[in-house]
Amino acid sequence: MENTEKKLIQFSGIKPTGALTLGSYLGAIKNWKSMVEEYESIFCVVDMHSITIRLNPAELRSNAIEQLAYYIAAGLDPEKCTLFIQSHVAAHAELAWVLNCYTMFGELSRMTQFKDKSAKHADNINAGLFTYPVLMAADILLYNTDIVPVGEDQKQHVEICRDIATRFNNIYGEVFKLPTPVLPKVGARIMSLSEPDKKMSKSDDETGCIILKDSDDVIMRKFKRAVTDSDMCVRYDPVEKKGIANLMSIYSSFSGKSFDEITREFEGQGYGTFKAAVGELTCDAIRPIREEANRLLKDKAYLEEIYSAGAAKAARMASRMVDKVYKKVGFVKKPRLF
Ligand code: ATP
Ligand code: LTN
Repeated sequence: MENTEKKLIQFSGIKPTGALTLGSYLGAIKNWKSMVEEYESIFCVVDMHSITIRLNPAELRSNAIEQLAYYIAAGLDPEKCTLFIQSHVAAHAELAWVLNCYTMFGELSRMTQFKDKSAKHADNINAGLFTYPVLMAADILLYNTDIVPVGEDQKQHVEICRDIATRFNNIYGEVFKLPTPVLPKVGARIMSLSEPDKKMSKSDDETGCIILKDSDDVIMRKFKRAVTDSDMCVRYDPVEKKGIANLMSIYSSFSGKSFDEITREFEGQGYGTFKAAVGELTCDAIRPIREEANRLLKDKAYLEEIYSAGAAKAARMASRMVDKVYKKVGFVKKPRLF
C-alpha cells in the first residue's frame, strides 16, 4: 500500500560567499543527500546572508549559480528537492523583519559567529552581521521545518531560532514548529589542513582549505602538505593529534570506516601513505561532482528553470506562513496587488 503519510521537512542553506568547501560538503550537503528520500527537502542558496561582508556583485551572482549547480551535481535531485535562491522569495525578508522585533539584543550579542566575524571584519560591523541569525530563523520557520542539517558551527543559530519561535508562540499560540539541528556523526567540524585547530572555511587560508572546484593535483598537494605531528601513528586523538584526527574524520566520512578500522589499516605505515590515501579517496568522491557541475554550468537555461520552479514552490509555501504571522501581529489583510 502506498504510504500517504506526510513526510517531515528538512531545510538548510549555504552562503554563496565563495566556492563550496570540503567542510560544507561533509558537514552539510552529504548529510542533506542522505535524508532526501525520508524527508521533504528544501535547500536554499542563501545569497541574502552573503552581503554582510563586501563582495563583488558579479562574483556573488556567479557564485550563487555555481552553488546551485554543485547542489544538483552532489546528488540533490531537483525532482525530489525544492532548490531555490533566497532573494527570490520575498517572504524571507518579510518574516525576518517581524522576528527582529521578537529577538533580544542580548541574545544576539552572545552569538559566537557574530563575535568571530566582527573581530575579523572590524571595519564593517554592520547591523546585518548582528541580525544574521534572525534572517536564518526566518528561513527555517517559514517552511514548518522539522530538522536543519548543518555543521557544528551552526548549531547555536538553530538554537536561537528555537528560542525566537518559542517566544513568539508563547504570545500568539502555536504558530511555529520548533526545528531540531542535525549534525553528521563524523565530519560536523572539519578542520583546516594547515591550521588544524581552526575550522576549514572558504574565507580563510587557501592551503588549508579544499574547495570542490580544486583539481585532483591541487587536492593531492594540499593533503601532502597537511600539518600533522611527529608521533607517526595513525590514532584518533582530537586533543593531542588534531591534524591526524582531522584526516581520519575525512577518511571515515568518505569510507564509512570506524577510527579503529582506520588505525588497523594504516598500522606500521608512515603518514605519507595515509595522507595520500585520504587525498585519493577525496579526489574519487569529488571528481564526479566537479565534472557534473561543470557540465551543468554550460546549460544556464536549465539552471534558470530549476531555480525559477524552486522559487515558485517555496514562495507558495512561505507566503502562507507570512499571512499567518501578519494576522497574528495585527497587520491589515493584504489586498491583491496584481
Ligand atoms: P564562511 O567562511 O564564509 O563563513 P563557511 O566556509 O564556514 O563560510 P558556510 O557557508 O558558513 O561555510 O557553511 C555552510 C554549511 O556547511 C553550514 O551548515 C556549516 O555548518 C557547514 N560547514 C562549513 N564549514 C564546515 C566545516 N569545516 N566542517 C563541517 N561543516 C562545515
Ligand atoms: N548561517 C548558515 C547558512 C544558513 C542556513 C540557513 C543554514 C542561512 N540560513 C537556514 C541552515 C538553515 C551558515 O553560515 N552556514
